[in-house]
Amino acid sequence: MARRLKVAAAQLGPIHRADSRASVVKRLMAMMREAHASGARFVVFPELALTTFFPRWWMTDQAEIDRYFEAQMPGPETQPLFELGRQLKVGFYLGYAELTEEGGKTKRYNTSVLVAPNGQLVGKYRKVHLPGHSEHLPEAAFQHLEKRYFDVGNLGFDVWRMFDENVLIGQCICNDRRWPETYRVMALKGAEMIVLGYNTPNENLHTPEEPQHIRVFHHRLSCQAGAYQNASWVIATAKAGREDGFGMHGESLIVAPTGEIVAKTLTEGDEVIAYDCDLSLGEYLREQTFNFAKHRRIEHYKLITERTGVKAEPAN
Ligand code: CDV
Repeated sequence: MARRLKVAAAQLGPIHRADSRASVVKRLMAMMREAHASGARFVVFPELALTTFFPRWWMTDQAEIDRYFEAQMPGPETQPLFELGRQLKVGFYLGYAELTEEGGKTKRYNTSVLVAPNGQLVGKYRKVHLPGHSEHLPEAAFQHLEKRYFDVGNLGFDVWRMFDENVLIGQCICNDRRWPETYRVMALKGAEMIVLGYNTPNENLHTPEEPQHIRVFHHRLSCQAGAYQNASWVIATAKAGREDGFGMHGESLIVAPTGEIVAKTLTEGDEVIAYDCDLSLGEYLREQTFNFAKHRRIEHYKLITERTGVKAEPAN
């Protein structure tokens, strides 16, 4: 019998600074119900899905910063979402800001979790490729302070078995999707589906003249190349629209292992898209073009893990 999984990308429209967690969780639950009604068994929510994209704001009061973080997952405000997933037998991916203690130190991560259809948390990922800066840029139209507010993720890129079909699902977050290493590590662990949430500003903070259509193009290009080169489904879900006046693009995508976009959102608001994914679609690519065991030449890839930045080294 064909292995299939109907998935939904549940895009969130803007969340303003004044919006409460309770109001956001209500929106997530409404979208989970809609996804379930369409037959979806897995829902992918965005990065930092419970609050506004707070790294755009310069803050110095740690108590104010920590209001955007969750010390528990599920916590009192998110428990109803986990409960609904359990009732509907729907699994999900959820991004949030995680506050935790490790080795006697307080740590803060940009985190996502995979939750099984029985409501149990099965997998956790902490964002590795943190974009932006840590210093205040008073001249800029907005900030991108992920390097200030978060620690670099320490869990690596993993995959988890989910659903009766034992689908191997990998997770990452936003900027990770632009890095080929992200997908490749998960593909080497057998990922059949890679899911992620994102918050992508319409404007390039450092190069404001970059046209918005190029930013959307780069988003699509990254997800489509990641899917094709790793013969994996990619589900990418945005938080979109204007949060307190600051715009972020939508274009949530479901991408097939062929690299084709099979579904995408049309709005910048709360919007659910769904697709019934044939999990065998990538098999011919895994067996032929991207048969890793047969074709990869790791003796020529060493530099990838030995060197971070570019050092000009001409061979002539
Ligand atoms: N939240 C993000 O990681 N955003 C980045 C922006 C800064 C480029 C992204 O890759 O979309």
